[in-house]
Amino acid sequence: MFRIRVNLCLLALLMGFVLSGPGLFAHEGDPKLQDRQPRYEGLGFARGAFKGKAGPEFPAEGLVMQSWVTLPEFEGLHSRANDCWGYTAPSGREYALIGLQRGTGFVEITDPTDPRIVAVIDGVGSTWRDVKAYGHHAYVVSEGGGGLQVIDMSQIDNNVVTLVREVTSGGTAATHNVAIDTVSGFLYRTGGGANGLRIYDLSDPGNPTYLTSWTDRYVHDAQIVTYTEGPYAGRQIAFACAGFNGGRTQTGLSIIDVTDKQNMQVLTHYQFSNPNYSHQGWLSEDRNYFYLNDELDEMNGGTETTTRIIDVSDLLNPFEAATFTNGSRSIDHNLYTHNGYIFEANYRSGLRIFSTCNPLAPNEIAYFDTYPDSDTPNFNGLWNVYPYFPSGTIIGSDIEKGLFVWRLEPGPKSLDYDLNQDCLLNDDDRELLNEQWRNGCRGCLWDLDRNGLVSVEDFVLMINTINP
Ligand SMILES: [Ca+2]
Ligand SMILES: [Ca+2]
Ligand SMILES: [Ca+2]
Ligand SMILES: [Ca+2]
Repeated sequence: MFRIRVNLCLLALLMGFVLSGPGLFAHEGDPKLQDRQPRYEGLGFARGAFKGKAGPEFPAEGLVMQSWVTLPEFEGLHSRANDCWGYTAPSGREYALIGLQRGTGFVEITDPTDPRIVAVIDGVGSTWRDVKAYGHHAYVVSEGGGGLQVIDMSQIDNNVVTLVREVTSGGTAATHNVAIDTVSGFLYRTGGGANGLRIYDLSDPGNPTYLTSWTDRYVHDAQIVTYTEGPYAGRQIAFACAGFNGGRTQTGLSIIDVTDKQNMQVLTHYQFSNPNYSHQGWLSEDRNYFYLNDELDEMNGGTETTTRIIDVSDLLNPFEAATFTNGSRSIDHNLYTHNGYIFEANYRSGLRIFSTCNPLAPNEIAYFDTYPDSDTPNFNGLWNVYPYFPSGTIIGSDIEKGLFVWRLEPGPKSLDYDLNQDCLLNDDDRELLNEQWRNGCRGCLWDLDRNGLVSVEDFVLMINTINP
C-alpha cells in the first residue's frame, strides 16, 4: 500500500502498532521492512581473533577493527541493532551505548580490543531506538513509544547501570530521535508519533522536566547548539531536518532560535536540491556548514551517495554550497564531524570517513565496509557511528551485525601525503614524494602495508595510490 517514496517515520509508527497490537496495516511497500534480513548469528572478534572459527572479511582501508560484539552476544533476543552513542566515565573508562531490539546495551571498550558487556537495560520492543548521554545519564527513546528512559551510569565502573525512571510527561508517543544541547542543558525528542521538538529541562538530570513543544513541522532529527560567538552568541539554535506530512512534504532544513522556550523563532526553512527526505545532519566544527543526508534520494533517483553541504554562516540565508560523493550507490545515513573529518554510517557501504581539509569538497580517506556483499541503496548494514571518545576509539552500530570498534590509522589515501597541502592527492604530490624518496626520504614514509618495515614496497604502494 506504500509507494517507494514513503514516509519512513510514519511507517515506523505503524510498525509500533503492528508490533504491539493487532496487525492492522500491510507493509508490502515499505523499503525498510522489505530489506529486513536475519541478524548475523556468529560470534564477533576480540583480542586479535574471531571468537568463533572464522568471520567475514570486511573490505577496509585506514580503519582497523579492534573488536566486534554481535547481537547473539547480548542477553535478550535482539534481532536488530540501531543507534549508538558513547560515554566516558570520570575515571576515563570508555563505554559504548547501543540501541537493541528490546533494550539498550552498555559495553566497556576501555581496551578496544577486549570489549565487555556491562548491562542491557530493557526497553519497549522496536526496530527504532535512539540514545544520547549527558553528564552520567543516558537518555533513550523509541519508535515503540514508552516515554523517555533515564538511565544512571554513575556506577558503571562497578558494573551497575540503573533505569531511574521513564518520563511520560510530554507524552508517550513514539519518538524517533533524542538530541541534547549539552551546553544549555535541554533535551529534545523528535519524530515518531508527533510533530516538532518536544523539549525538556535537564537542570535535574535524573528527572527531566517537560517544558513545551515546537510543533510547526515534523522533525526527523535535529542538532541543537549554543553559539558562543558571532551575532547569535548566547543563542540556542536548532538545526532540524523537517517537513510537513511526516517530513516528506517540503522536506528540508529548519533553523529555529529556541533560546526562549515560550517564544521560539523560526529563522528559516530551507529546501536543498532534489529533496526526497531530509534525514539528519551535523554542523561543521567551525559551524559554517551543515552537512546533511537525504535518506531517499539514492533509492528513488538512482544517484550516487550524495551528501549536501549547506552554508549556514548566515542563519537567515542558508544555501547549498556544494554536494559531495564517494561514488558509492549506498544511502548516506547518520553523520558527525570531528577532528577534521566527517564520519558517515552509510548502511550497505559501512563507515566512510571524509577529510574536511577543503570543507566544500570532502574526500574519503578511510572506510570499513560492514556489509561486504553489496553497496546497493538498501536499509541494511551500518546505522550509526560515534567518533567522540577521547582515546580516539570509534564505534559503530550495524543493524544485523551489532557493535563494531575501530581505530583510525593513516592509510594511503590519508591527506598526510598531501605534501603541497592543497587538500588534494594528485600528481603534484606524487612528484614531491618521488623527489623526497630520491633524496633519502628520512621520515617521509610510514609502514603502509603494516609488515613491520618501512621499505620500497610502502613507497610503491603510496605512489600507486596517488591518482591524478
Ligand atoms: Ca542520500
Ligand atoms: Ca558494502
Ligand atoms: Ca596535494
Ligand atoms: Ca611496510
